[in-house]
Amino acid sequence: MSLKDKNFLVAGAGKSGVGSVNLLLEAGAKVSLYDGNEKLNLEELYDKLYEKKQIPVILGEVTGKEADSFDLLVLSPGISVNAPIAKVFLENGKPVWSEIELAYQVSKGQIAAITGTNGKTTTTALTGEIMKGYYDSTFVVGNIGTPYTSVALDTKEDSVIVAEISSFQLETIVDFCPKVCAVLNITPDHLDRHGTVEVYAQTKESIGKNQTKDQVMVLNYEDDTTRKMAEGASGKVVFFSLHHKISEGVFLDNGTFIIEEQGKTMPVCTLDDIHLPGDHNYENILAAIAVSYFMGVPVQYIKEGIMRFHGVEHRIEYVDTVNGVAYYNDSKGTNTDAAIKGIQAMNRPTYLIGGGYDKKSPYDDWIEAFDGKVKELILMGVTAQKIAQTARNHGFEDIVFVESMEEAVSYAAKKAQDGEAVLLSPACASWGMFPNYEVRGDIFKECVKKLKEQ
Ligand code: UMA
Repeated sequence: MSLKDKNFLVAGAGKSGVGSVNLLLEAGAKVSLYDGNEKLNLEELYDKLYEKKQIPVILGEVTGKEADSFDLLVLSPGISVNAPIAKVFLENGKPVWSEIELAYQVSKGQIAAITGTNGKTTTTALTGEIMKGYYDSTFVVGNIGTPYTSVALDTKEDSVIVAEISSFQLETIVDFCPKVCAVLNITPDHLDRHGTVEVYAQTKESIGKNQTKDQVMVLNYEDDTTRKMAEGASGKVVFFSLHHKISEGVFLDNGTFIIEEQGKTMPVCTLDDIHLPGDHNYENILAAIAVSYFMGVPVQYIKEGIMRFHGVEHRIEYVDTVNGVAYYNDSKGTNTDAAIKGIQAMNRPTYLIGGGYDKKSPYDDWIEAFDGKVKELILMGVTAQKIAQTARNHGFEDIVFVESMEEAVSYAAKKAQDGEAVLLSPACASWGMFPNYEVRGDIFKECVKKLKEQ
């Protein structure tokens, strides 16, 4: 589609908005920007724009009259389709595109798109690693951090785009159509935005709505919601499963990851070849195998990609083994759901470092997930007392309080024995003690490095 003769309004001045504006400027379209933040720093914004172009900016609100002068609205994922800005356009009968729709309209090559509640960043990163080993032109984009619009004009006919796609990004897709898509799992999330879990699941499911039978939808057989998506799928369905042998799909059997297709059994790799701990990661690997295989990657290249991949930084990231004790950084475990995955991934007695900023969450589910694996809970931050109280309510008494990450790691190192683990998985945001979870994870890793040097 030619964007040149259209007048666009891009909503949101974050990464996606900047990516969209720059794409449109480079494509020669007319573009203005809207942001709800009336205090937006325009100088900083213009610095990020293509040729530092000072495009018109509307802050605060957009009236129906203003909307009338535009042909189309491009929405950043953080802005809901029910937000006033989107409603103004929809009520005027004007198209509203998601940022990924805009990218899709101009992009060339084949798309592998991955969604789901949990594991999509790891699965996308692993799939990207596999693709890079086989295809010369591979782009890894989307919710993982690099907006699809920021690379769309660089793609070529032989490019492969691996995209992590959130439900927010799917709300306003129109033609977006991946060659292979995957829905990993569905558990309640973002209900403040989508209202009900049904709407949330339908939004995720729509990732495959434009597919044809020669395209593939990869679904998790173990998850009731994703398994049912097979019934309405317009593409060819391929299941992956952790616990069942699948006649057309990918599964784990006796420690071997296997692709089964048209009566052919193809072992890919074994548990000894991989570096990601935990059942949830085995599922991510199964999904990445399925997506890569149906994107045309030969089995040997899939195996090599998996063997090269050591996980996403700050997500149950293996740091090192010091005096027989394995250290894991799961600083990205900023809520109980994510932190539960951290505990579940441990296969040895574990010293758990937790606590941080107070998001007013209950911690009961997290403590219940300890499942006899946690030897001691090492707590810091403003939530320390609240977590300790919850732990005691559940009969867990092995708790110690520390003031800093350095103190936490040095305490754990003194107590942990050969064959045990130390896991930073705080179940809380980092704010208050650290600027963000990345810095918290980096400091943890620095402390582990110092232990080794002692
Ligand atoms: N804004 C409004 N009105 C609103 C909401 C926001 O004007 O109602 C404005 C803000 O003032 C701000 C801008 O919109 O200037 C921010 O836009 P955004 O929230 O869409 O953020 P981006 O920087 O564009 O980042 C987005 C994704 N953010 C969200 O979905 C909230 C990033 O995912 C993604 O990495 C990035 O695009 C590139 O594709 C983050 C995320 O939290 C990691 N995702 C959620 C998740 O993983 O659970 C879905």
